[in-house]
Amino acid sequence: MNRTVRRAMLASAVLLTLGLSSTAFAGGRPDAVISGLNAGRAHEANQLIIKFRDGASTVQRNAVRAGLRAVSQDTLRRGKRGGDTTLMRLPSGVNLQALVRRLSTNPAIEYAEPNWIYTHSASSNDPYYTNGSLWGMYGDATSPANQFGSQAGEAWAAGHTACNGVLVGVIDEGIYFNHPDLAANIWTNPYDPVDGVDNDGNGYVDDVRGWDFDGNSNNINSGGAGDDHGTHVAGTIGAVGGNGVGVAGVCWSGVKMISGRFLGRRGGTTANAIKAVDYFTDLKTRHGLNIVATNNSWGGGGFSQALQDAIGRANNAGILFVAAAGNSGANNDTTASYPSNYPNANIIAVAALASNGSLASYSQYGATTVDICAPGSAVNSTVPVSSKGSVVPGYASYSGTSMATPHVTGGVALYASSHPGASAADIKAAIMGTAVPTTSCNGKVVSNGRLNVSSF
Ligand SMILES: [Ca+2]
Ligand SMILES: [Ca+2]
Ligand SMILES: [Ca+2]
Repeated sequence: MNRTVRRAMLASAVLLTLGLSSTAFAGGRPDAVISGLNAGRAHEANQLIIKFRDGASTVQRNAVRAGLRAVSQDTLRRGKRGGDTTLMRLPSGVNLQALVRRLSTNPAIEYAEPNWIYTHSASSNDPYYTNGSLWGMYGDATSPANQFGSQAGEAWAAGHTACNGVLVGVIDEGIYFNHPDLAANIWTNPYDPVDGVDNDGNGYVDDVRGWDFDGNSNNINSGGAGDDHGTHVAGTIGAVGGNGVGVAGVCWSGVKMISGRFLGRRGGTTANAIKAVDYFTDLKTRHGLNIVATNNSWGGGGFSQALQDAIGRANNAGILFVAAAGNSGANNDTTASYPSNYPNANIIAVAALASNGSLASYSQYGATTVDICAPGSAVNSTVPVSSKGSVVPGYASYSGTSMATPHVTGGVALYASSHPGASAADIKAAIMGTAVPTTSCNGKVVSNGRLNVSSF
């Protein structure tokens, strides 16, 4: 036994006596590394990080390099007496698994491991996103081809996927609340369990997930497969993301959506719209719920002082009223569209973009009456579908300012979750202030731009 090898063995013995925890860690390493390689975890194909043992001689280290045919190296950290942590660049085509196994028995080496490639954990694995069908969630950094999306993907990549502690109202048709891509993000009313009694005294018996103002019942999905519009809207705000299924909403989790169903088969009335708006205002004030916005992908009819007053009450309670600009292609500055045209400060009126960045041909606009553009055409989201006589979960692509609006509402929820205490005015200012200047929106909306939630 020559001196070099003996010294290496001594170094090894010292290491093993440092403590059980250190031994357990070192002992667990090679197998874990190799199983990671087997599992195909992303790593640089021709690189290894090698930590030489303290006391490893120059001869030993050079021998390792020569044996690996390493062509270059970086020193990541200088160690004691040659115990450097080194990045080895290897010839292409090497079998890293075999190398790691072999090097783990080399007395000069404390450990050898792959140069793993890390990605943000928050990269949606939802098929409609990964196959490029969810253009409204992308942005210039996540997909240059889909730069006109809401840039939710950028917010997710920065680690913000959950809208914890935030509630939003969906004033629309009902919500197919059992949809597996929605169920986790549907509110359950803790103050009024289903027992035939209006436990919380708000005038609605067992409003466990919201209320159907059209049918005057607690069943928020009474319309079967045809009751799909609100479900589609809900999926854009808060379809469960990262579950490997279907679509992802702007908020993957944390957000709780409450249904204010007032649109039925024949549409909805002003009277029921007022009840729905006031329902959320009351819920917020009655229970102290953090309801930050209602989504209003609907419109029509003439001016209503009563509805405007209800929106004013929502404003007083700090609830934003995000509203679709309408689908007739008209200029709302010259022909008022309600409810988006009401002058209330808490309204955010939304125009629709197509994926190529053009203002959708149907989208209403208004330099002073519509606030912002957002993805609206060919938006994939959750729907109920009819199959063999029953309603089953599905997905569908719809277009409209109805689809643009929930991108903004999702952005409101995302911002509110990372800025607790932000007022409705603060949130609206953030939505408007971060809009990306966009040619097709210039002079067409107040912000002259499109939704950008990347920094939320
Ligand atoms: Ca109740
Ligand atoms: Ca009850
Ligand atoms: Ca999903």
